[in-house]
Amino acid sequence: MKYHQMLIKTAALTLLFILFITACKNPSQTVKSTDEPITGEEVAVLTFAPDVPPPITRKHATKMIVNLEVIEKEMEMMDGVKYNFWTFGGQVPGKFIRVREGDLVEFHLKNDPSSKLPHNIDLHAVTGPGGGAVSTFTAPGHETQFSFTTLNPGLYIYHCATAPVGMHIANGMYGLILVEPKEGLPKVDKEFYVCQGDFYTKGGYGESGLQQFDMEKALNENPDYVVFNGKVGALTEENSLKAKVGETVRLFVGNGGPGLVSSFHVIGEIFDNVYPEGGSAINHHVQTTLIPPGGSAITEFKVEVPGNFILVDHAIFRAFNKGALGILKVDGPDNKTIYSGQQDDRIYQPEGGAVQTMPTADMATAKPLTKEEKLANGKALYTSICMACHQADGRGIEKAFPPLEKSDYFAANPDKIIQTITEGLSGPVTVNGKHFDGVMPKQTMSDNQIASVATYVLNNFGNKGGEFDASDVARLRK
Ligand code: HEC
Ligand SMILES: [Cu+2]
Repeated sequence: MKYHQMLIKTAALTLLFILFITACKNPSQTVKSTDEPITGEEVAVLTFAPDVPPPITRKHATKMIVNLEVIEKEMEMMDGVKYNFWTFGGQVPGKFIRVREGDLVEFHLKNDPSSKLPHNIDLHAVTGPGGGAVSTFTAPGHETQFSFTTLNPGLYIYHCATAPVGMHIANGMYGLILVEPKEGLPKVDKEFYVCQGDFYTKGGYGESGLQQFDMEKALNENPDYVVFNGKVGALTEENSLKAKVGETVRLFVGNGGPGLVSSFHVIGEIFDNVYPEGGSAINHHVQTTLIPPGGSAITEFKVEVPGNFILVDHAIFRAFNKGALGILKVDGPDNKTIYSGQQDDRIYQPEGGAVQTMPTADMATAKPLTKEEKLANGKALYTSICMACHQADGRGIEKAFPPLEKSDYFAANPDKIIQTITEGLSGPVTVNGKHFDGVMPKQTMSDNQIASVATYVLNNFGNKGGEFDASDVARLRK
C-alpha cells in the first residue's frame, strides 16, 4: 500500500472511531481543565527509564514544549542478541514526559534523517483525533508540530500509530506521559519508570546475532521476549532499582504490548496504593495488578525490610524464561518482627514415619524377593526418595549431597549402605575425595524395602554389584 492510500484509510478509520466514541460518551461529572489561564512557557525535561522527571510543583497551567525524536537504532535485546529497535528518543521505552493537568502542550515530533520509515505519535493523554497521530505523520528528516490541552490527569501510554501499527509498537515505539493532577501527587522518596513490552524474533529466546521481526509470531501473540524497559536485564544486577529501608517508592508502570496483558507483581511486597489503569481511583493492599497493552498503573509502597524485591509479570514463565524480571534492591537494617529470615531448619519426622509404604508387591510381608524384584522395587524407591538428594544419575550435588556413583564410602563394606539408611548419617564424611557435612535423615522402611533399594544402589551407578536380603537388614538394625 502507498502512504497516501494508507493515510486515507487511517483517516477513514479514525473518523468512524470518533463517531463511535462521541455516540458512547456519557456527559461526565469530572470538571475538565480548560478554565485555567496559561501563564509562561517551559521546555519539558524528558528522561529515559527508569528515571522520572521531577515532580511538578507549579501551581498554574503553562505552555509545555515537548521535543521528541524518533530514532531507528540497533541495540541489544539481551546480551549477544541484537535487534533493530524503533524508538522515541533512542531507547525503549520512549522518554518519560511529565506535564500538569490544564497545561497547553506544544508537541514537536522529529524523525531522524537516518530513519527508513515515517512515524507518528498517538498520546493517550490527548483529546483529539488519533491522539495526535493524524497531525504528526512525520517523514524521515522532518519535524511536525501540534498542540493539545491536558484535560484529564492520569498516567498514559503513547505509541506510534503508523501502519502496520502492530509492527511499529512491537519494535519498541511506546512510552509514558504523566499528566499530574493540579494538586500534584503525594510526595514519595523514589519514583521509577517501568514499561513492559513483548518482542517477536525469528530466532527463539537467546538465539544470538541480529534478530529480525517475526510477523507470524506477532499475529499469534506468541513472543520470544517479554521484558521490562526494552531489554532482558534492564533492571537487574547493576541496573537494579535502588531504595533504602523506610522509603516510599512509586512505580509508574506502563505496558506497551503490543500483545500481552501484564500481571504486574513485586515479589515480597504488597502495593499500599494502586491507581488502576493510571486513573484517579486508588485501590489499597494489592498483590498483583493487571495492566493491559496500551495501559498503565501507578503503584506505591513503603519498603520496610532490606533485600531484593523482584518485579515480574506473574504469568511466570515470562519472568523466568522470557525476560520479564527486574530487581528493586533495598538496603538498610533488618526488622525481624516484620520479617525474621529463616529461624530454623530441622528434620521433620511425622509419627508413623515420613515414608509411606510403597504400593509395590509383597513389601509389607516378609516374603523373600528375587533379585529382579528387589531391583525393580529398589528403582521405584530410589526415584521416590533418594533421588531428591542424590540425583537421578547418583552423582549427588557438590558440597551438599555425596555421590552414590562409584562411592568409596561403602565399596569395601556394603553394609554401610544399610546402616546409612536405617540410622541416618550426619557429621563430616569424605566420599571419593570430596568432603560433606550434611544430614541424611534415617529412613523408615521395611526390611524388604531397604534390602531392595540397597541392592539397587549396589547394582547401579558404577558400583560393584551384590545383593541384600531382608534378613541382612534385620541383623544390621540396631
Ligand atoms: C534429604 C536428602 C537425602 C535423602 C532423601 C537421602 N540421602 Fe543419602 N545422604 C544424604 C546426605 C546429606 C549424606 C551425607 C551425610 C553427611 O554428610 O554426613 C548422605 C549419605 C549417604 C550415603 C553415604 C555416602 C555415599 O555417598 O556413599 C549413602 C550410601 C546414602 N546416603 C544412600 C541413600 C539412599 C539409598 C537413599 C534413599 C533411600 C538416600 N541416601 C536418601 C542425603 C540424603
Ligand atoms: Cu512508527
